[in-house]
Amino acid sequence: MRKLMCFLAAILLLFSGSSCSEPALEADVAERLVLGFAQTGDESEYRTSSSNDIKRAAEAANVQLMFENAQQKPFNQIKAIRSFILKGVDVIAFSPLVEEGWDNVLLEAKAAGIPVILVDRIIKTEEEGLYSAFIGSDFKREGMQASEWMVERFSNTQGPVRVAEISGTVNSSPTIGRHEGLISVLGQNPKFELVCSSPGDFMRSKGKECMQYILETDPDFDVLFAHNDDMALGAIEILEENGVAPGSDVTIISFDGQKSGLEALKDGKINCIVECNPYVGDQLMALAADIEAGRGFPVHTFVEERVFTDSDDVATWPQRS
Ligand code: GYE
Repeated sequence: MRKLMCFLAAILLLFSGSSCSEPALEADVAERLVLGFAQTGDESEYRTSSSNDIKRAAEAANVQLMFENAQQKPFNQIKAIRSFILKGVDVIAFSPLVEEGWDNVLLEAKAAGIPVILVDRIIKTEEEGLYSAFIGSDFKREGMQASEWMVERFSNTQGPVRVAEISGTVNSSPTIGRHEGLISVLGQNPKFELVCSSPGDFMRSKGKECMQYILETDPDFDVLFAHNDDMALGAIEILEENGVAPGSDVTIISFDGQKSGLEALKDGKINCIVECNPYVGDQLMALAADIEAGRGFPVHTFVEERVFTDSDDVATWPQRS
């Protein structure tokens, strides 16, 4: 894009009769990296923080950001990526809604010579070289951290300990990874039993629907393992409507650690949250600049994350907006 913009700027300057003393336009246009970003949607507080941070970081880095919101539809992300290719952006980045189905559009980006960065979530493919770099979380590790906390919390309990799961978007890397982490720890601790699993698409409204279903089908569970705060908070609404005290009658585990989740943890309604860090905007802009400039860069970057629990000193927690 910068190549195209340089050429156009030169033409403009040539025909505008501007003296060489006014290089601002050419320099400004020529220097700005153009990044196309296709976001998943607006499904959760995490996603809102992710979008806000990317927009903030682009402005701070003087990157021209083309931002598309796919409204939780993979086809919309594919359309957005194709539009970025047609516009000739310098770098494409996106958070793939699901792990598979990206080969064709990413082969088109590769053929156009446009590097791709995966943010937050990762893809599964047999093809080589479909993306240049990934920056996000290790979701299986997150699932294991949550489950290891649960094993410790129930160390003095005979068992069986019955676990109900509300999972995220089906076939997305966080859902697959967090579930794998749970299963790998449960496999080593036979007193724990996964009694049901219901998909909530990372949305609060669907977390409510899932909990309604769980209360109708498997009501005597001991632990809720929710794949994000928003679904846990939806489930908590339904539990309270049914006279079940979240965080005491049943133990609640969640992921993300955004404002509402941490407030529920502080109120004793959630017992453990494994942080999932959406604040990668500055790293993304630096990565895009390094890739575009042909400098060295890390292919996989896993972000720093911690575990928040109901025995923490709240003063050690980050301020969430
Ligand atoms: O946990 C959830 C968001 O992809 C890790 O997506 C992210 C997940 C996150 O909707 O809140």
